[in-house]
Amino acid sequence: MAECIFCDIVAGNIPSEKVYEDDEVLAFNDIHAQAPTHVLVIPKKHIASARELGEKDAALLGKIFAAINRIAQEKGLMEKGFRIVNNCGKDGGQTVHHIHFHLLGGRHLTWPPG
Ligand code: DGP
Repeated sequence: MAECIFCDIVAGNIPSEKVYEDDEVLAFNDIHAQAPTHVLVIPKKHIASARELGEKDAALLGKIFAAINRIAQEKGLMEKGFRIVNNCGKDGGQTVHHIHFHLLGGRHLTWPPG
């Protein structure tokens, strides 16, 4: 596999501000935060984008969304709400090709995105 910065973060080769970790999922603060809470939640195994997801990934996606809710709870976002974003491919604005879910919260987020 070609170089992947998120695989390097999983391996500990690039430092990150971890907010959650289990055997399959890692969450860390986005380096370019767009909101008071801006966490990236990723599978530890390399999956390039949402285009590669299927029924085989149901359990992993369940763990990812359980982690998102746990972090949202810890950050105090449950009452006012938050946003989960997945950018997929070039037109979707994906810049890091290791699937990740942005968890954004702590301010009112407008819609639609740019
Ligand atoms: P996307 O555009 O959806 O592919 O978002 C990629 C995000 O990853 C972007 O918000 C910035 C973040 N990011 C890129 N490189 C690093 C890094 O080395 N560390 C951290 N913590 N975040 C990064």
